[in-house]
Amino acid sequence: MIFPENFVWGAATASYQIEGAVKEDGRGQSIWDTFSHSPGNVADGDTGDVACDHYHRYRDDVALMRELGLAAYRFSIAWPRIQPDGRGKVNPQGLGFYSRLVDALLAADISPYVTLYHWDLPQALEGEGGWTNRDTAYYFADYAQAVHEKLGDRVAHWTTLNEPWVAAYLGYGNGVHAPGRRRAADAMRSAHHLLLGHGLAARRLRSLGAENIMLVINSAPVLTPAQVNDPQATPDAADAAAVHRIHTLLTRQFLDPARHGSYPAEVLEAAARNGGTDHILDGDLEIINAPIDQIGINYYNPCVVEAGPGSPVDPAWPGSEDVRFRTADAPTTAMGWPIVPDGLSRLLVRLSQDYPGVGLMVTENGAAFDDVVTDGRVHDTDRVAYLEGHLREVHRAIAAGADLRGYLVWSLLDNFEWAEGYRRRFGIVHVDYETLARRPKDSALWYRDVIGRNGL
Ligand code: PNW
Repeated sequence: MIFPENFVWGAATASYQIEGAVKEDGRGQSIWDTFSHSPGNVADGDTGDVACDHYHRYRDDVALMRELGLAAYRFSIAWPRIQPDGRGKVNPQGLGFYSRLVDALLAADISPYVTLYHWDLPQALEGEGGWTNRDTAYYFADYAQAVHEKLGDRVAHWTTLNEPWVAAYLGYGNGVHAPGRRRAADAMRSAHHLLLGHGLAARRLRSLGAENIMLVINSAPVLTPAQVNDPQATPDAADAAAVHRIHTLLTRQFLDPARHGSYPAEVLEAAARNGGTDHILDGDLEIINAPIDQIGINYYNPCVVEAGPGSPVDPAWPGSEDVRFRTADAPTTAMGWPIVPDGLSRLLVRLSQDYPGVGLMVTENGAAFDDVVTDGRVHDTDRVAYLEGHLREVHRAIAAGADLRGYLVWSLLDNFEWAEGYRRRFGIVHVDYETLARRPKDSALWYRDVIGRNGL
């Protein structure tokens, strides 16, 4: 099973999850510092204070990537390292770190894929309302410019946002993520302002000469319980409506504005019933519909729903009143997430049809398992099986005509898994949190071979 020539193989991480060094070189505070230091928010009271200490160990980590043969490394930039107050004065030391990282990657023949926002909003901006405040979108574009001015001569691949659905609905809706606010109206407002920030930043980057601009979303095929194991199963009208509703809230809410310049009616109705639509101004959708080159898809598991009287509506899902969320009949990872590899091909084929004219990239895919170190090795056969199963589906989607440019494993390293802390390990490289030693798991060695032969 061979992949197209130039198919991009890589791995991904995010700043707060790996860097540590939270007080170094003038870094300002982010909402994740505040959130993780407030008891009860993160499992075991974990914080990103040290994380994988990547800030000090990036050279070794790049050497490791080179050994694995990665062609691309997707990482994010911590906005509060660049602008400690979220706006105004730029901190040259913060830019300096990423500049050295980029140089190290290029010297190792690895293409840097820079994500500008992977959830670590400067706390100073949260103090002014965070993403519920429209101004944040404009500050985001200024920040994007500051980063581009320093790195634009060497970085060819730019991502504005990682997973705006998660940032808005887990951050401001159900409060599972920073800043831990819990109001559906705030989440819907935030989603719009994140999209506005995406459009403003994409346009700014383009005006500065950037050529490969990407928006990354968390997406999933939405299936009825029967469809999980039988793609041919046909839901009745009520179940089909539930499926369509959740697909709209999860995926169309972001890609319709970004690619078609309009919100689905269901999203506007949900906003109208949750705080109103006054925050959506004339001209916003035109800004959001900025030309982009790729859509990044983070896929872990399908979303399983059916029609039903919505039990208390999850504030992460305003608009889902007539939908019941179900668990899939499938084995699960240590996150409790069902393993449904062909969900990935179903999703990619559909998105390539619904949103033509841009390349697709799997910007995250991977799994947490309860890894054990035995004699200095991690025999993570479950992770190898997960990755192999999903890569087969990527190949299948390409064969079915999807314009898929690459695949990035989540994650290079075990790291700070947000509200789950360090107990959930997604890495293909094991991190010993006592010594901070890195140890490639069997999955890393397997992935190296996959990359080497450009296929399975
Ligand atoms: C993504 N959900 O997060 C992120 O981009 C990564 O930073 C993260 O480590 C990875 O997936 C694994 O969790 C998500 O609840 C977090 O739907 C939560 C959800 C989806 C994605």
